[in-house]
Amino acid sequence: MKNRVMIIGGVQAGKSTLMNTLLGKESAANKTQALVYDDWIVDTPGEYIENPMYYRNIMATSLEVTHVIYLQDATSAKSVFPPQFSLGIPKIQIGVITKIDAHNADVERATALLKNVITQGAIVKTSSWQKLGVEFIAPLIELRTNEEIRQYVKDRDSPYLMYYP
Ligand SMILES: Nc1nc2c(ncn2[C@@H]2O[C@H](COP(=O)(O)OP(=O)(O)OP(=O)(O)O)[C@@H](O)[C@H]2O)c(=O)[nH]1
Ligand SMILES: [Mg+2]
Repeated sequence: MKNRVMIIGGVQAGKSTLMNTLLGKESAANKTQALVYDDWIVDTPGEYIENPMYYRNIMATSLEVTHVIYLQDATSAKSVFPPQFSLGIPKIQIGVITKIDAHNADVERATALLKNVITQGAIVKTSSWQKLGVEFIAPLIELRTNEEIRQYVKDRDSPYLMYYP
């Protein structure tokens, strides 16, 4: 299977904007209504994780990817992921925090929320608007083991990148 990532996260959390940034598309993101497959990314509507009725869609789609991005909006005080949600998806986990540029962003809070969701993996702090941290995501999706990812994070020594635990 070609390396491919599914992005999951809350409504308006910045998933599609991140996908456009990663694929070098400048157009503004519209509301996502269904699964969107583009190159090495699968974008999902925020409703898929906010409404348990859609969990089966997430599970089914996860079979088509090697990696899952668990995305947390830095401006949101809540997590949309049920505790331990990632345990049911045996794929490489990457935590991504979006909107770190926002005046009301709380990156520490977002990091703590993601640590309750993923069991291990890279956590990337990003702003699609200011192009911060986003450059690390594509290389991480190329890596197939947590050990390689841990080493990648260590070698970069970037404030936008950490490895959990
Ligand atoms: N400040 C700031 N706002 C952002 C950033 N990225 C996205 N946004 C804004 O967040 C809002 C939602 O962005 P989307 O990318 O459409 O969010 P989504 O997660 O795809 O939303 P759904 O498709 O509804 O699930 C838009 O108004 C974006 O402009 C960012 O890096 N910084
Ligand atoms: Mg979207």
